[in-house]
Amino acid sequence: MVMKVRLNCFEVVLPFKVPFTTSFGTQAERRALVFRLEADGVVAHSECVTDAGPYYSYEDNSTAVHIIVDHLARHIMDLPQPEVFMERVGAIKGHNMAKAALEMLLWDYHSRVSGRPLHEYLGASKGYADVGISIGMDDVSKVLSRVEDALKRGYRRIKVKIERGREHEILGAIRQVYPDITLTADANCDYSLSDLELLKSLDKYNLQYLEQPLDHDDLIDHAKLRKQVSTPICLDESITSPDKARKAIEVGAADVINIKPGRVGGLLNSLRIARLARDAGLHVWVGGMLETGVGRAFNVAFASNTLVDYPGDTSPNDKYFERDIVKNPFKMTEGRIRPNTGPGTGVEVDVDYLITVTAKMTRVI
Ligand code: OSB
Ligand code: MG
Repeated sequence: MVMKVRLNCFEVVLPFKVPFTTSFGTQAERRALVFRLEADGVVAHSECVTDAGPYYSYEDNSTAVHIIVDHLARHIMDLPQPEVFMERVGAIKGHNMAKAALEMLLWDYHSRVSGRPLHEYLGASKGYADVGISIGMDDVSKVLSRVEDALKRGYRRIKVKIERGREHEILGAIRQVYPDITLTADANCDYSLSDLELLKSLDKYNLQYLEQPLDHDDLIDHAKLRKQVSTPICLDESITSPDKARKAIEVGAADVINIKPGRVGGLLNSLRIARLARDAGLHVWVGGMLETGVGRAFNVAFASNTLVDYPGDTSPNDKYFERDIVKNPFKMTEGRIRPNTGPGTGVEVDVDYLITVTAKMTRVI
């Protein structure tokens, strides 16, 4: 019997409650690629973590659509298991965000078919994810009030974005008011080794870690920096695959890894990276890419895994959006989010609203 498979890609635009500023720019909205698979009555969804432009990584929405439509989609026609799909597309170089979108779609599909929630289907789950917040750059007074608000809401760690020249202003102001909170800073690649003295001067803030201070694909300079500072180094952009994680561990480039399933080719690679890292004594947490409720559910499921030991960037949906494209947004209690209990990601997509916010729809299969 031939299965009828349909795959559509919705490019949706959701405005943020608060524009999000990092060292590489300001985003006022999330422009997301949301995938909807229909196969013999089973409906699965996923999201590609790319954005409109190639500023976080070289991939963007256009390259992802191109790679998915022209090279990846033909490999999911028979709905293979995620590991089979990843083997089939192994000869395609890079484009791990595009691959992840279909890999995670297959995880949602297969866990829905099995009737089990994704976080259990993935293996040892704690049943909850510890949650931290990622606060963008803004006037220091606004950053401080967002920190205060986040602490009141019960977030388990505060991460703030920094950039070259604003690090002491932002971190100094926070530490003056909150000398003891769990605090981290994310530079999104804004420094180089010629800023060594400046980076050393951040040690006094007693950060839990400094995230991705140097270039997006660098490992060697991070390893050099790590020997010169007492602040633990966390890699985000640099870790695009299990092989990159292995090399980072081998050269001593990191103490901590921020795993984003959407950046590393999906959940199988995320589990592999988490195992490599934890076996080598590194800490692991789950980052985010300002996802809609569809992508968020995969991050929450993975963040519930016992391999993940630090709070992640998986805030509840209402941190980002007035209204999300899901009917069952996550709620945070005592700094924790519980993954959905329904089959797969458990996400119930609000199809009417999804269509309302769709800028473009592409039939993939
Ligand atoms: O570096 O972790 C990052 C958002 C967009 C691109 C890169 C990053 C981020 C965040 C926000 O820090 C994470 C989130 O809340 O989803
Ligand atoms: Mg980061």
